[in-house]
Amino acid sequence: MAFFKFLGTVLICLPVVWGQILHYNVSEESALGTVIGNIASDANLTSNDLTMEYIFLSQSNPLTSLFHLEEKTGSLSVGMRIDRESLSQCKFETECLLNLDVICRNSGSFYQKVELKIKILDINDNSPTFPKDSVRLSVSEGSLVGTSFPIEGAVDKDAGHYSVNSYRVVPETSPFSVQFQKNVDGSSQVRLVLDKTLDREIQNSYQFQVRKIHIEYLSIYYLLTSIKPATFIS
Ligand SMILES: [Ca+2]
Ligand SMILES: [Ca+2]
Ligand SMILES: [Ca+2]
Repeated sequence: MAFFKFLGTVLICLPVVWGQILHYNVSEESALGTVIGNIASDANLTSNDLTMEYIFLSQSNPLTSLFHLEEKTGSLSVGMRIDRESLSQCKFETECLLNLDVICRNSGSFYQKVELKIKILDINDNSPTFPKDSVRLSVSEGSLVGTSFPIEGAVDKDAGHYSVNSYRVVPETSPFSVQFQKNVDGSSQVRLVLDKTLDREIQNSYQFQVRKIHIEYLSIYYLLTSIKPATFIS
């Protein structure tokens, strides 16, 4: 019981060592040289052996270039710009986890592999954009309430709450509301939904905005709608 109590403390405060697997977190776009951890101390491999060294197992793995591993000390830091959105491992993923193996060895017989699981934390460094500034849509006045019309949504490469999460129509007196469904590639399906019957003789066009709601940005998408006469079948 005491052991699990101790482990719980470690899980909260320090990189976790479990079967020589180390878990680290680092934010994308962190400055070069930002220290992520120390393999030697985090894996309890510190020693006075001056021949001890720490190297990436697969030097040809392109992910190793993102990090700098100090061969003699085991210090792990940011080696080059890490852009979460351009990492193929992280595209379409809400969690961006990179796996790397480190070999710890000395001139004698000591040889141990340590697995690194490095979570790249997202930051809000992309603004959502609509593919067009405005769209013209023609709708028959005979359209039934509940009829929906697809429009192109905004794209934001960030994940989760740093991306676009909702839309709304302004002004709210417009006969349309908006439905929103998110796709895994960061795009979205947005549909205008007719909430009220249209009467061309009372009002033959509407101009309103669809606004995308974003954690920091509020952008505007203009939409012009003209009402076509209803088609009657004789
Ligand atoms: Ca980025
Ligand atoms: Ca980002
Ligand atoms: Ca964003």
